[in-house]
Amino acid sequence: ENVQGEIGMEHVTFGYLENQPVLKDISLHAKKGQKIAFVGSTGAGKTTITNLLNRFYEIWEGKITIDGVDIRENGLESLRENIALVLQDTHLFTGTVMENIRYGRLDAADEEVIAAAKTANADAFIRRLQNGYDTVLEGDGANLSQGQRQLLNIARAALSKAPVLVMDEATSSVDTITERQIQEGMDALMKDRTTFVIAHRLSTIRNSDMIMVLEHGRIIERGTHTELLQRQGRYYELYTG
Ligand code: M5T
Ligand code: MG
Repeated sequence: ENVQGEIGMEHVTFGYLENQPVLKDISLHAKKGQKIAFVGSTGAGKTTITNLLNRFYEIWEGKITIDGVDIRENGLESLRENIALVLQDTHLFTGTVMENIRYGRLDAADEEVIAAAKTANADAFIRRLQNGYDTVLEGDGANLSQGQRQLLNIARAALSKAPVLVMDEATSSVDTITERQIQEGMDALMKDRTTFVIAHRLSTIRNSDMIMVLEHGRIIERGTHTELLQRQGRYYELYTG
C-alpha cells in the first residue's frame, strides 16, 4: 500500500468517562506533509487528540480518516505501521541501544539503525556511552538522562517509514544544548511526513502550517503563527504571556 498521510477529523467527540466529553466537535484536515501544531492549557485535550488518532480509544461521534479512509476500517496493525510516535514518556526496554532503536523494525540492518540515530542527532551521545550501540539500557532507560531518552525515541521514529508522525513534546526541562539537539532531530523527522505536534515551548511550532488552539476540548482558534498573533486572541495571550 502507498499511504500518503492525509489526515481528517470530522466532528469528533470523545470522553474517557460516560457523559463527560473531553473533546467536542473537533474538525480539521491535514494535507500530506503538513505540520499541524496543538497548543492550549494543561488538560485542554491535546494528548487526547493523539490518543484517538492512534485508536488507543474509540471515539463517541464523528470520524477520523487517513487518506480519506476511516481508521476503523483498516486493522490496528496497518495504523501502527503508518504512524510514528514520539510521546511524552519514552518506552525503552532492557536491552541494548541498538535493540531499543530497532524496535518494531526487526528487518533493519545495523547500518540503517545507525543512520536513523544520525538523523535524530542521537549518534554522538550513543558513541560516548560505555559500549556505544551495545550499551545495555536498564529498565526504561534509567541509566540515561531524560534528554538522551528522548533522542533515542526520535531515532526509533526516524527508523520508521511511517508517513504520519505524532509528537507530544516532553514537558520537563532539559539543558539548552540537548534541547537544540532534540529540536534538530525533530525537524529532520518531520521532513516529508504529515505531523501532529504538541508543543510546550511555543518557539518550536512557529513554522507550523496550522496551529490549533484548544480550550476545554474545543478548537477556539486556528491559523498560522503570524495570523494568530495578529488576531490578538488566546494564542497571542499564550505567546506573549
Ligand atoms: C484532557 C482527561 C484529563 C483532562 C482531559 C490522557 C487522559 C486524559 N484524561 C483522562 O481522563 N484520561 C486520560 O488517559 O482528559 O486531557 P489531555 O488530553 O491529557 O490534556 P492535554 O494533553 O492538553 O494536557 P497537558 O497537561 O499534557 O498539557 O481532563 O484529566
Ligand atoms: Mg498532554
